[in-house]
This record gives sequence, structure tokens and C-alpha cells, in this order.
Amino acid sequence: MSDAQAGTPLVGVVMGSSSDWEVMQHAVAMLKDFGIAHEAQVISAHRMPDQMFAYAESARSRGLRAIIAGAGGAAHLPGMLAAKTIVPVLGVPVPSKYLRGEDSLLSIVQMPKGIPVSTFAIGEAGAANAALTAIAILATTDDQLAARLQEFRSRQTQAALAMTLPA
Ligand code: RP5
Repeated sequence: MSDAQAGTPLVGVVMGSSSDWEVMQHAVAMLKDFGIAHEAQVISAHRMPDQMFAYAESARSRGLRAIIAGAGGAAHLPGMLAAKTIVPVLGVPVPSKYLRGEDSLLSIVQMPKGIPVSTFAIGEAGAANAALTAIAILATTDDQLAARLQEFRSRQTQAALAMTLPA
């Protein structure tokens, strides 16, 4: 068993609403595929700010090595978490009803200099890639996990090499 598979959560997945789950489940699924100890919950920046700060403030001492934060619209959750912790925050823009997530993307990506949020693509790809980045962070100190991440990449290479086009 790799260190990342031990019981204490190493990656926290948070989202501003249960309505974000449709997208954020793809981050959780990827963490599960790699057997990464994780936790997932709703934390709303504007509806439960005290809980958001408590989560960020305790993240490092609880052992979290990365936080994946998804939000839509005026998506301040990732940035506000990042303001309160030095644990890397990986932001996932969730598609919004009226602006289809372009608002979420710009809200998350445009952090002022000094407090970074690593920002991913809007939607499912972003959620999955945020999880893969969290796994890559863990793999910097876990050779077994690094080997499995490399295998994951190799399988994609093989699949692409096997692709054919209609004659
Ligand atoms: C944001 O508002 C959430 O991240 C969600 O994407 C959006 C809408 O939330 P609900 O009205 O569906 O709860 O805070």
C-alpha cells in the first residue's frame, strides 16, 4: 500500500453547493481510482464563512496536502480558502446557469499576486485534472504512487497510438 492510501485524508474536496456535485464527483472518482485517502463536503464561502475559515485554518494540521475547491458564479471559495492556508488550493470552475462557467473561471483564475489558486478547466475535465494534480503533488514524495501515475499516462499514450480515422 502506498502512503497516500492510509486512512487520514490527504486531499480535501470542497464545493460551494450540492449542485456542484455533478461536476465535482469527477475529482472524487479520480481520487478513488488511485486509492487516495480523501474527504468531500459542501462548504459555501458566502453561506457558511465561519466553517470555511475553520476548514482552511485546520487543513494543514489535519494532514491535508491539497484542497480541491469547486464553485460557480462569483466563485470566491477557492480564493478565500487560499487566503487562510498555505496548503495548495486547486480551483475548479463549475458551470453556472447564465454564463456557463466563464464567470466561475474568471473569478477563480484572477487571483491577485501573492495568494495563488491553481485554476483548472471549466467542468468535468477541470475536476478530474485537479485530482490528477493533487495526485502528482502526493507522488513527489511517494514512489509507488508516482509509478501508478506514470502507468495512467502510458495507458493514454497507448490509446492515442491505437486511434484510427475513417478511410
Ligand atoms: C455557488 O453558487 C455554488 O458553488 C454553486 O455553483 C452556485 C449555485 O449554488 P446553488 O444555488 O445551486 O446552491 O456558491
